[in-house]
Amino acid sequence: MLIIGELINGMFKDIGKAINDRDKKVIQKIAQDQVASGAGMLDVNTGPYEKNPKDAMKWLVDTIQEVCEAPLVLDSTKADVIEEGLKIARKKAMINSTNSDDSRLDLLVPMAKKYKASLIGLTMGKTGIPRDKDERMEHAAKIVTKCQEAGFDLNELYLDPIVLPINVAQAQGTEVLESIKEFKLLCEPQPKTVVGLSNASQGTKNRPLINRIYLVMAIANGLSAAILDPLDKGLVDAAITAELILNKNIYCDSFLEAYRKK
Ligand code: THG
Repeated sequence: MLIIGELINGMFKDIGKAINDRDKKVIQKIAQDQVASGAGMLDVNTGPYEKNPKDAMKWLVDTIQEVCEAPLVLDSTKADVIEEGLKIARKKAMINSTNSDDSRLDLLVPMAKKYKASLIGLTMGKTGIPRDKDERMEHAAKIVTKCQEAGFDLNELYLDPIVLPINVAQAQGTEVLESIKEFKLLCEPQPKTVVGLSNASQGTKNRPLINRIYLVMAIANGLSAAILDPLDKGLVDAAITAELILNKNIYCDSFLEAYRKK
């Protein structure tokens, strides 16, 4: 499973401050630490309060790439902010994200093609958060159809069922897990799947435990990638062990070390 490090996000106070102060050291350290802990890609999000997100995105991508080879996941609700990152990305990037709205798809699917980027499709539309698996499937089908029509390689599409906090949307847990499994029935090649794992535990007690168990269950349902905190060692160990038990990696006594960077 692809681990996408979530920690370069202006929503975190220290990262928001570092972006504001243009303090390269803080960003570069958190980039390197995440990669050393097993992240294969790094999510880059300027945060919700950034006044000039285009400048901030450009600075973040440049700053990370000075010290770090990992490919980047450009995370913004604004297409022009994402494109600012795509223009200067040295490795194959991922767009985070489109939803199922035609206006977003018509902008972001061609953008992904133009820059040879992967694309995350949130299975929601203008009307907001999906209520159940069937609504998620409807949005997913719309996204897949648009990608097929545009000649976008479905191997590069990651569908996101949208993980919600367990404390306020408890019934959505199983809807998300079933969606991960059913998205794969939509087309050939099968679309990949991704979740923002930490959403699940926002506002709860014992966040690490909730994140860990949710991730293992999602992996058992075929999850391809997760945006998560790679510095939570127990979480990464749980992911590696889940894939071992699913026979995706061959056992050796040092399996935790052996598969950390895979
Ligand atoms: N899907 C996709 N992209 C996403 C998400 C998703 N990007 C953003 C987010 N969700 C994933 N990243 C995070 C990052 C941090 C937290 C949750 C998800 C988090 N932050 C603390 C909190 O809110 O409690 C902040 C604590 C602090 O302020 O220090 O939990 O779902 N495609």
